[in-house]
Order: sequence, then structure tokens, then C-alpha cells
Amino acid sequence: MDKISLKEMKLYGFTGCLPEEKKNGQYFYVSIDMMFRELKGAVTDELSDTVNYAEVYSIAESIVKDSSFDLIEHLAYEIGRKVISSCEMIDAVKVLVRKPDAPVDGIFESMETEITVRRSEAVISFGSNMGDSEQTIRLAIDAIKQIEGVEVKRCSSLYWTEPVGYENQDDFLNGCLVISTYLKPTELLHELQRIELDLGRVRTIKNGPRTIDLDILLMSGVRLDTEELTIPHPRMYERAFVLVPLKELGLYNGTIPDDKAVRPSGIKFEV
Ligand code: PH2
Ligand code: MG
Ligand code: MG
Repeated sequence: MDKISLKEMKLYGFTGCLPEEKKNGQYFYVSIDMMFRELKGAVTDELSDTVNYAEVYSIAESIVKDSSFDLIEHLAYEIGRKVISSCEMIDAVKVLVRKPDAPVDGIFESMETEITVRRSEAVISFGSNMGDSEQTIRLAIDAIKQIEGVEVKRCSSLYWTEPVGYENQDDFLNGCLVISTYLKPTELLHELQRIELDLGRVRTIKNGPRTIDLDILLMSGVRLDTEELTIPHPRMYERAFVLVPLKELGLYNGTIPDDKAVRPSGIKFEV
């Protein structure tokens, strides 16, 4: 990993929970580490092959001085998001925010937080068996492209698949999408749930018919098991409707269960 750091930028801002902090402001010390798998500029000596730290300074400065969040961790997160979205070369950003004059009675050096924003590759599976499934999937992919912090990289072709679980329903149209994102897993989940609702998803029977289902299958470097979200998706390896498109994308090469039919639909979206 290569790294560029901006250390201890002294910036005046208005973040803080207390009304006096929002009114009078105080100094914040912000440090940023940007991580790169391989920083080309180190080899070529070209500014266009690296990140201009003067631009990163401006980003941090304008966020600190224009914002009045409650929490320093949110301030750090906003800086991290803005910095990582400013340049595709950056794989991760670590933002340290210190507040030496925090209004706390006592002796201390500073109150501080460190937040990391990391770019991951994720695989999303989509499925629909109600209404105009092809059109709904097209709209879902367009909506995913519009999410701030998400870039759609590749999409499998679409397959007609026999229903798994609850069988008394129409065949599904299924496929998978590869994205790059700096959103946290639950943030991504909430964006996908919003799109499901926007496209008319109603939750009735478990595994029953749906206008659109968007599931996170995998996310690089992420293993997660909460009530809300499990990554990798706990049932993905039992489902041919997931594994066949994954295999097409070169992301799976194991065996595929053959109890349910999966047929190419001939539909493929350019992304
Ligand atoms: N989704 C399910 C349950 N069963 N079967 C098929 N063929 N395709 C799906 O997308 C699907 C399913 C739960 O999300
Ligand atoms: Mg599902
Ligand atoms: Mg789902």
C-alpha cells in the first residue's frame, strides 16, 4: 500500500452538540491518510498520476468551515466520503479529527475520532417475477447507478429461473451486478431497499412474488452477520439462480445445484 497524508490541518469550524459550539466555533485538527494499492505518480513523477494534496486540503477546509454537524465522527466521515469520491485511484481514506478545546471540564489533550472510508467491490443479485420484469430490472439498475458512492462495473445477462422456496408463483428473471462502492454495507442495503420500495415492492409472503428484489451477495473484505444483513449472503451457494450469473461473471467456479431450471433469457443490459 502507498500512502499520502495531510497532517494536523488547523481549521476553524462549528461542529459540536452544544449550542455555543455551533455559535462560536472552535479549532479542529484534521489529519487525512489516503491509501493506494499502487500510486503511479511515485514512478512517473506526473501530478496527473497522483492526488494533489492541495486539492484535498481545500476539500477538508471547506467541509470543516461550512458545516455544523453534531458529531466529530460525522464530520470525519463527510470529509472521507468527499475525498474518496474526488479520485478513483484512492482505495481508502482515514480521517482523524481532533478537538483540543472541546467544552469538557477537565484536563486532556484533545477529544478525537478516526473514521475510515474504504472502496469495496460488491456483488448484487436482482430478481423479479411480477409486472414487466425486464423493465423493472432496467429501472433498478439505472437507480443503482444514481446512488452517490456507487459505480456499476459489470452486469451478467438475465436468466429465467424456476422459483425456489415458495413454488406456487411465476418464474423469475434473475441476474447479478458488480459494483464498486465506498458506502458501508448497511448504507448500501438501505439504498437498495429504498429502490425496491420506489419500484413498488411490497413484502407479503416470504420468498413470494416480487416486483424487484435486490440482495447484497458479497462485498470484498466484508464478513457481517447482523439481524439486518448477512454478508456473504447465507443462501447464495444453494441457489442456481445466483450461481449461474456469478459463474458467467467469472466469480464462481464450483458446482451448481440442478434441482431448479435456469434458462438464458437472451436479455443483456449494457452498463
Ligand atoms: N428469490 C427468493 C426466493 N426464491 N427463486 C428464484 N428463482 N429467483 C429468485 O430471485 C428468488 C427465488 C428470495 O429472494
Ligand atoms: Mg432474495
Ligand atoms: Mg431481498
